[in-house]
Amino acid sequence: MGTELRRSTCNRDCPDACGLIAEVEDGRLLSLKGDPEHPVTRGFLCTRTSRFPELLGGEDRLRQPLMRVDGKLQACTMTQALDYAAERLAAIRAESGPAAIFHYRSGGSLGLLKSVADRFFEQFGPCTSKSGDICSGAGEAAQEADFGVSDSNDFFDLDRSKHIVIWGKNLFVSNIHLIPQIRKARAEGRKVWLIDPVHHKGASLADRFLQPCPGGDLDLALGVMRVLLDRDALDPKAAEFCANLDACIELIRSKSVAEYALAADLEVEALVDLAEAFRDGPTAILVGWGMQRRLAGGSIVRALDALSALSGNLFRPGGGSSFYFGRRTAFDVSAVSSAAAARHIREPLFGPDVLAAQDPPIRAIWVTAGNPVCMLPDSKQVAEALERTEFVVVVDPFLTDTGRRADLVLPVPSLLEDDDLLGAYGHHWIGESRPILSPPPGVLHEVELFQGLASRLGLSAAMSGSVDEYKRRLLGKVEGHGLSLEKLREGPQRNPLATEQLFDEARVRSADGKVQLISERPETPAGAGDAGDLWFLSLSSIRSQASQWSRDPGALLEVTVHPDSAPGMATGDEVAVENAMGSIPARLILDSQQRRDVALYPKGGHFDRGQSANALIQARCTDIGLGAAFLDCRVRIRRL
Ligand SMILES: Nc1nc2c(c(=O)[nH]1)N[C@H]1C(S)=C(S)[C@@H](COP(=O)(O)OP(=O)(O)OC[C@H]3O[C@@H](n4cnc5c(=O)[nH]c(N)nc54)[C@H](O)[C@@H]3O)O[C@H]1N2
Ligand SMILES: Nc1nc2c(c(=O)[nH]1)N[C@H]1C(S)=C(S)[C@@H](COP(=O)(O)OP(=O)(O)OC[C@H]3O[C@@H](n4cnc5c(=O)[nH]c(N)nc54)[C@H](O)[C@@H]3O)O[C@H]1N2
Ligand code: SF4
Ligand SMILES: [Mo]
Repeated sequence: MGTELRRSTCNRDCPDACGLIAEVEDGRLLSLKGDPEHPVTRGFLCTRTSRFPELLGGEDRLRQPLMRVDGKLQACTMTQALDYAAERLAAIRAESGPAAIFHYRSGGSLGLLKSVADRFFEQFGPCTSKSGDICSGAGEAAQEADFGVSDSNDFFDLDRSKHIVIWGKNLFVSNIHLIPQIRKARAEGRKVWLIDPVHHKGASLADRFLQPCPGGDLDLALGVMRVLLDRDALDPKAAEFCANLDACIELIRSKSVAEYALAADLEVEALVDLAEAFRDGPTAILVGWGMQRRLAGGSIVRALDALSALSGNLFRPGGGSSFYFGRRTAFDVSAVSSAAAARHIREPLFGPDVLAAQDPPIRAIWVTAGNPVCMLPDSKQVAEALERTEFVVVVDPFLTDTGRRADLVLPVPSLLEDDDLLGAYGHHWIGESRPILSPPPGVLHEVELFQGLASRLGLSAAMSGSVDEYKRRLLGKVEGHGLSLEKLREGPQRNPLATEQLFDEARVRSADGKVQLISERPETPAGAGDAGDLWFLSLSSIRSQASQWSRDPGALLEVTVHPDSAPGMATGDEVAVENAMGSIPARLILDSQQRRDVALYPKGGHFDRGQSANALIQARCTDIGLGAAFLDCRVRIRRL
């Protein structure tokens, strides 16, 4: 056999959904590159996917199912594993009802077919499932409240922006395919702003970098609107396309510009200059995902939406307030999954909700594409909830902190062995993933895995269909627009249902077509995790995709603070990062470009190695959307 080129799409939880091109010879991978013809991928990939092939040979890669026997996880066959799973699920359903079974699915892969798991647990029950979304729950709820939809203008609409405001995003880490667009804007003399309490490489992309206090964005946005209001520079037609304008103006008037600047810890001048940028539009706001993971996260995004609308930028080409691209909008997801559930466990409150569940209590937890022990707040309580549950199944290509607490671990194909359809939350292209490599012998595609389970439980008819048939069902919605599976196999296609401009002139998708403006401040309670002088910001790292590290991160993860915040300590010192929730060891990095009130740490550590940020983070929800308030956490640093 000669060398063969294979095309796929990256399935990671990443806005970019890159087109992949691999060179394969005799089943061996020779090279992995970004698709040069994909308009957003432009031929390059991030480090974590470029290095992914190394992980396939690692010791955590699962090649066969593991079953707990005499307290230890031991290898078994897929037939044994599925027999056991079917027997235990059937017994628990018969004794306690389907609500005693909790199916938790997260975003380890964004492949649309991963939702066959939801379909199975709906057909088998309906069982208990999760509500809310720890990733983007608050921001999506905010945009749905304001606009009736959470979606964006075309990716290349930024070519028409005079100012681009990157509001809380680290493009070099988590959205690298936006960088060429930003560089182009600057090369053409258009202005780029970065608003982020953290100093990072993204500042090098910006003409102006504002470094407000963490969570200061609500005051910053209201303050900018106050400047516009005082200068009589709000859009004169705002009353026509906005609901509750008077109440919003009353909110804007509740503080002076100087008070807003103080609350955001910025100079008045910064607010005035930013207001000028909104006046001198078209100005696009690129709303970061990170900053809505706060108690007031939904209100913060709502204030940004109001700023876009009231400054007259929401409906202009080159304007808009972009938080999310509707990655599922091209697909008929109802054809493969279902939302029915017996009851819900709130995702940010996984630990407490599972432990408190009654009538019936949770007796089984099935985890698909998630590592909740590392990635959900209050890791210890999540671990305890799993340990106390009678029957835990984890479906994952790798053995994780969550898998190590399971009674059964089922391997599935990894990123390079995947076969699925993908949309993106950072642009409007869709793609197909196809196996570049074969999965280990005996490892089943998730569709086949659930069909194996279904056939043992009398549900074969409800789960029937080949992987390609499932894909065709998903594409049913766009078929009439000339998009077929065959067409997708030629390369990535733009979602034909996505318009260039999200909104027609001066009308959003709310019930009355008007922008629903924010009109009050949220109440933000303080909690036990708040005792400490530094804001603990657990953020995406270039070296990992959430809990999936590109290579072993070593014994200690790094915590970065301003030198004044760690008096008497030096870079390289071993320190404890601690609060009322607990203490984790870390290697200290001093960086004088950071604010004095922050401590930066990677978001996805290893819990069993004492490296999980979430061991220090309380389980609390955002104001709307049942997001997790990961970033509202305080810590102290102490030398060990
Ligand atoms: N390398 C890598 N890439 C990833 C991921 C990863 O783990 N690693 N994760 C993926 C996932 S799951 C997601 S959801 C996406 C998004 O991943 P996120 O990590 O959510 O990415 P950002 O939205 O860039 O959020 C982080 C940025 O928000 C800033 N920020 C924090 N608090 C505030 C604040 O109060 N105000 C403002 N203005 N800014 C603030 C941080 O300093 C940082 O620059 O990326 C994906 N891409
Ligand atoms: N402290 C703190 N915590 C955070 C965040 C933060 O900013 N700070 N960010 C949050 C965000 S934005 C997110 S999205 C979550 C992410 O949380 P998770 O989605 O739980 O994290 P991941 O590590 O991306 O993926 C989970 C698992 O999915 C597996 N997986 C990969 N591909 C497949 C597949 O095809 N099938 C199956 N079954 N499994 C697969 C991976 O191997 C991995 O073990 O974390 C959240 N947690
Ligand atoms: S993780 Fe994101 S940037 Fe990296 S290859 Fe996948 S889609 Fe592209
Ligand atoms: Mo996320």
